[in-house]
Amino acid sequence: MLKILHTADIHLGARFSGLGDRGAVQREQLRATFKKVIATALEERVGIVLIVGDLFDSNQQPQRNIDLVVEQFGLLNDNCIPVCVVPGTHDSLDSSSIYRKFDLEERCPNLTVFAGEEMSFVEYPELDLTVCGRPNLSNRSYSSPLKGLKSTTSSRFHVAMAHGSFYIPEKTADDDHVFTIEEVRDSGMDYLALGHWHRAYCCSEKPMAWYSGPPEWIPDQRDRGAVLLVTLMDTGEVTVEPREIGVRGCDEVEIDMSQAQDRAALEARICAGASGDLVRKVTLKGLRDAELMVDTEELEAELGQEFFHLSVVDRSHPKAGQVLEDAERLIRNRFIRLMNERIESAEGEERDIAENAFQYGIALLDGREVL
Ligand SMILES: [Mn+2]
Repeated sequence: MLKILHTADIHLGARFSGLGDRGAVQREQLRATFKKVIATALEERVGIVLIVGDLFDSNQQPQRNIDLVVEQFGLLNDNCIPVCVVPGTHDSLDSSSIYRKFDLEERCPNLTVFAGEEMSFVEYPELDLTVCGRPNLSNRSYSSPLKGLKSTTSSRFHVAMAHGSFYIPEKTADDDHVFTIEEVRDSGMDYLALGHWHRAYCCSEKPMAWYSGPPEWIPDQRDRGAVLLVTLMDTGEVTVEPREIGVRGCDEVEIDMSQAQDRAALEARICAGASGDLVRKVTLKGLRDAELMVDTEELEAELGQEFFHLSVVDRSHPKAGQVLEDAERLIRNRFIRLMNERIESAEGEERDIAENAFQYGIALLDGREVL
């Protein structure tokens, strides 16, 4: 039996520029969660750790991130646990690659970086294991990360590491390091450890092929960060257990504004289930009362402290209400009719402007303060 810890897309050094002052906090959290990845490997007494690309967010890193990796790999080394790294799309093996600037293998005797330009493999006789890998040489490529893969050794277990996109018709970009289900099926591997997609995802059960997703939340991810604990049985059976270790959670909430009677009700909906470790994206939809003004920046500023980070997008539209013919003598009603015609005939940005003008106009005619 062989136990593996499979992780990928750690993105050490990520800037999180969209998070404002929380960016630095989350950048620090990535370092803490990376330590938790290594601690999990030690606790679970795995035979080997596989890091399938994007260990680093870019090929420019502060020295402290290099030192952190060396320190943590050292902890694995103290426990005789080897570690394999394949350069990904963010830390690709180009001419200025971080793996060319620093000789990590020299500082970490238990480390293998797949830095040959073609598919290569390394054997671990004490684990009866062969690990195969091919680095990403650039951010985009038409060639498959599984190109040239075959099991040529007599090891009991064969595992491949691949950082790229599993082919899905109409969805996958041709130059996104694409590999196909046929390549997976014909690989002769017992397990394929995948990286690049930012979620835990099973692509194939025979042979077993999984994306681990990042261990800690990074933008564009929907689930809490996890690592995979993979067990290869001598019988050929393979089990994969996702283990959540990320601190930040995230969710997306859609609010139908026709259900939000007033500002207080809207705020309550936005804050339902709030937590200081939650990254929440709120989208406002539907038709809202013309009286209910929505300022997304103000909502973010007022309610943001309930969350790790809150973003609000407004895709709702003001509801005009019916205007009876004989009510036209009132300015307010004439204004509603004229603005409705304007909104109906406008598109895109012009429509947004007309809708805003409509809301401000109503507020002003009702004697409310708008600025
Ligand atoms: Mn990535």
